[in-house]
Amino acid sequence: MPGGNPLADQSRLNGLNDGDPLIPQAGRGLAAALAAGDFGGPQGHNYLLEFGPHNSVHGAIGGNMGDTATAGNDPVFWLHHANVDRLWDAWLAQGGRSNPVDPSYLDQTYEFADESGATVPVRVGDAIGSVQLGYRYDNTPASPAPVAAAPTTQVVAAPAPPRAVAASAGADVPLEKAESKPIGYKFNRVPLKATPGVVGAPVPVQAGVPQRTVVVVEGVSADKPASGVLFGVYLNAKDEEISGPLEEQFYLGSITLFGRTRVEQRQAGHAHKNPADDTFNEEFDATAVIARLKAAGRWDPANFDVVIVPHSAPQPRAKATAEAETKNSGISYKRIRLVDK
Ligand SMILES: [Cu+2]
Repeated sequence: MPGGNPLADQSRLNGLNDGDPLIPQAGRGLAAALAAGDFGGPQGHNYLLEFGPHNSVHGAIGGNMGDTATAGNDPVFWLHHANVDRLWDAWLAQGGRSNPVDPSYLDQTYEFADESGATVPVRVGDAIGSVQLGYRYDNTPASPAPVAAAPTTQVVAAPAPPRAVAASAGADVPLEKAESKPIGYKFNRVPLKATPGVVGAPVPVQAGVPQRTVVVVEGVSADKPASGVLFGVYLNAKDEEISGPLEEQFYLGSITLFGRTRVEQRQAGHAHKNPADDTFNEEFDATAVIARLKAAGRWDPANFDVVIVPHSAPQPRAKATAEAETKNSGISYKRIRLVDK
């Protein structure tokens, strides 16, 4: 808006200020985050919401929102985070779900500033429920304050140890020694082959422990955010399928860089001496996509592809920006593994 709408932020990419929608992948993963039974762990609500739609919306808006140091400068940040809080309450309101009651979680403190700029530490356990903070959203009940954990004597069976079923090249050396491979603005197709001696061996299923298979993209790193770009990860899909209407059938999730780039780690005081240490692993539950591929007669766990595709809005100017942003981010990965858990 000429004259300056105070809620506009010109750093947003992809024509969002002209009314273009966010790319559809940005909202993916919400159903899984709401369906999660537990709060913690890689199948838990926290992980699935944070590393799914929360991070994706930051990255897809781009500009200030795509960088942890500046995200709060875009007014839409506050709407986005209010909505993340609302989704947390919506998850709890389904019943059968609860927040962690572990003292090591509840007693953590974080530092905030009050209206005079003075530092105020806030304990997680004093701020985790929206009842404690004095608000609720229109369509969700306020979430309660945490209740102290009762001592438990329940013995939980240890899950079967994870085992790598298949891997891309480079899996035979320790991760820190594996070579980094750039992720380009293209269909980055990565072949995975069976780990010798594993495929065909009986799968160790434990009673009551659901078996799942995950794809882990290992040793991901980037120098800086790729504004407006999400890196979609697909299983055994042809290029034209990823570009077409059935894309979601093969979609595992997106690698999100929000808060994980070297420049953001440095700003947060988490810089590592060795840049090779600034890597992270991104894990995707592939169980449902594998079941679909199996049903279509298209799944051989000894020989398949993972495809990493930079996504941006479809408008030509957004694509041109996305190509430059992908290159400038310096995003790379080391290897990909398929793991039975
Ligand atoms: Cu955020």
